[in-house]
Amino acid sequence: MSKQLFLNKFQEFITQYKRVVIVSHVNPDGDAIGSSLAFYFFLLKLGIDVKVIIPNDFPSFLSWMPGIDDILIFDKNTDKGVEYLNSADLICYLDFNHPSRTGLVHNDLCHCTKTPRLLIDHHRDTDFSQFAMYLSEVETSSTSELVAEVIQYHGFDKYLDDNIATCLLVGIMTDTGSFSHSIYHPETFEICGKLISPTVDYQLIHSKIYNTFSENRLRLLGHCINNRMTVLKEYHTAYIYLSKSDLEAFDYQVGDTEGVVNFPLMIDDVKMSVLITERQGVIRFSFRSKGEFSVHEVAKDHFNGGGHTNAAGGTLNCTIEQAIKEFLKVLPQYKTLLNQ
Ligand SMILES: [Mn+2]
Repeated sequence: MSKQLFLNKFQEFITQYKRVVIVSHVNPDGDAIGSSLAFYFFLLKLGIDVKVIIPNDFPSFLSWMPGIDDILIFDKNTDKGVEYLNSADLICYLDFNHPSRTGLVHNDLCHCTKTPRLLIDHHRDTDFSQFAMYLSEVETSSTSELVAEVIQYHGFDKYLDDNIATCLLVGIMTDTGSFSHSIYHPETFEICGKLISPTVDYQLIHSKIYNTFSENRLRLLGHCINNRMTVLKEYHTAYIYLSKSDLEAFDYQVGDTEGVVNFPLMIDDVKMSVLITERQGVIRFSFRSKGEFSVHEVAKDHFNGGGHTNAAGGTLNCTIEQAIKEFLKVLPQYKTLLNQ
């Protein structure tokens, strides 16, 4: 299904449904929340009864967002979440393409197999047979940009308001690292230009997202760079590891390690950066790269994950020491690519 076909059919399709549920991915980021809330506000304007479910809590730097209190956090209110899913006549996947990305929601999502699905997403390797309708564009900055396109198609003059514009800007801003990567076409800037207005202040939104560190969070960042970063020059790679005790020492709060993985890429000849974090018995890998080198393959082939060319994630069930060892074992396979 092409983008044009999706746009042409969207309104007729969506208005058939009475109870729509929007779901986004586990550990929701700015794009997950921004795209889901903007889409939620848009569907409300179309007169649709709509709910938003996220698997677990959002990071605190998003807590000011319009509509955030309307979101159901599944692991805090599971009964209600199950009720929403079971009574939905359409389920929308935003910013992910496979139910395994929905944490605790996964099981219940799989129960309602008869409910049709709609997808709006920019991740790779989508199995389109699952979806009644889909807008899937890998070369788009963010799911929020795709939602912006959907709303623009139906008329910004009719549907855009400050809440929607704010949510969309948050999503595009965070998924592009403040417009520093993942921009594939001029439309990203053009659409953002249309979202900004005298009452939607880009600088204020940026400040609310990025200048909200606690003292502990900033000190944790210092600790990561000063004490936990290893640079492997022959591989143009740097990695940072954080054990459970590191996180405890800095009174870790959800979202505190957000963005940490980007810092090693500030080193001139570092092409890949990896953050390895110990989380409730699981090791999480976060990969970033600059240029052509694709971390999607690394995450997919060795760390049970995937994502995009320049940003991906994965997990392993082992200790932090084993995780670092495993990463160092895999690295030589990419030496040639990393030296190109
Ligand atoms: Mn995204």
